[in-house]
Amino acid sequence: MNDKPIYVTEPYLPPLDEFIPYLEQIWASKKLTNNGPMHQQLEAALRDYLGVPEIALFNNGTIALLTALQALRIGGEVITTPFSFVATGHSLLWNGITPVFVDIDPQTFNLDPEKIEAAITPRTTAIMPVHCYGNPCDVAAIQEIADTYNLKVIYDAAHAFGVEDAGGSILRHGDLSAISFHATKVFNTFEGGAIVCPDAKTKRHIDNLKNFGIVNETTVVASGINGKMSEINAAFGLLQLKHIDQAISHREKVYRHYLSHLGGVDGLDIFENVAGGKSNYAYFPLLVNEHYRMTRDELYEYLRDHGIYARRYFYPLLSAHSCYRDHSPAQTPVAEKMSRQILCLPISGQIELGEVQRVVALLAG
Ligand code: T4K
Repeated sequence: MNDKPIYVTEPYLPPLDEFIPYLEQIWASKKLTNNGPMHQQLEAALRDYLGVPEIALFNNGTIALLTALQALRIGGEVITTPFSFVATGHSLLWNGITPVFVDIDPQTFNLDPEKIEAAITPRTTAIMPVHCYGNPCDVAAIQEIADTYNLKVIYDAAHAFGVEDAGGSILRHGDLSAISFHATKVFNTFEGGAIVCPDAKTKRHIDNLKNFGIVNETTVVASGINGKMSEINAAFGLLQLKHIDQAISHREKVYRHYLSHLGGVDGLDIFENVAGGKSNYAYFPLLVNEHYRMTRDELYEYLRDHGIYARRYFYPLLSAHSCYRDHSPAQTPVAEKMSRQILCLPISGQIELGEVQRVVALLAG
């Protein structure tokens, strides 16, 4: 087997020579970090591109989540999904918050709003849903529950760059949304992330928190953290942004190729995109059910043997990891079943269609 390995994702890399002028500017300015010109330009450009009121850049999505919880002074218990990357739950534990895991909707992989109310206790302060794979949560139902019980809503929107519902960016919902710009994401700055917030006052507070709580040389207003994005990362983001529409439209082609070739395969449950506005085609999840000719794990190994590194995002569930066992005796049968059947196929902004076809041939064969 001499074929090139195919990973679940690959970062979108524009031609290297397009990055050189950005580096020259950084060298000339000697401003490497701390809200430099690239950082300011990227914030303005992303605000426009995403159509959101305010955005604060971060050095990664996890620190953005941690800071979002700090900014709203969240404590006690927070309702979240067990079907996510560990950073979702870890951001709660690192803030001394107890995660309460609630089951997911079998069509969207997202927190099921109908199950939220039963998990609310006097200690509940917030809901932290995840727009899993970039599928929008049922934001209206979640907001209604939050309003009824006076809870905050912080979206883990790590996967949701550029996703829109009928009214605009999905990131405008809830009190805050945290995004990831990690190398594996639709839009990447190598490492990076952001918090989307509703107004300039909240942004100022978040900007203070991500810079140690420093307001000026002699005033520190909060026990903040170092969450700043460097100039190199911001510069790469500016360059990425020039290519983002092309990258997303390539992802859509890959997505449609999988849909049309795998839709009829017995034992594979395929999901049409459910954004109802604009999708970002961040992942291609499928469920391997009992009618497929192999189990999910056999298929995962079979693909690896052929150089295809599909991933079981998200298996095991958050609640199954040892650091969560004490926290959540919750019943989440839908999430458990989906976690046992899930497989995410390779998709990215630059994957060749021939490579996608190699994956299809093995799955359908
Ligand atoms: N919330 C949610 C819901 C998230 O999914 C994430 C991150 C976060 C919060 C936290 O955001 P960040 O703090 O990360 O900004 C990856 C990513 O590291 C992680 O960002 C992402 N979610 C998660 C779903 O996937 P791993 O452990 O699977 O990554 P890794 O290194 O195995 O990479 C996957 C594949 O990507 C590799 O097989 C090859 C390819 N790859 C990866 C990297 C890093 C490349 O081709 N180039 C690269 O530079 O977690």
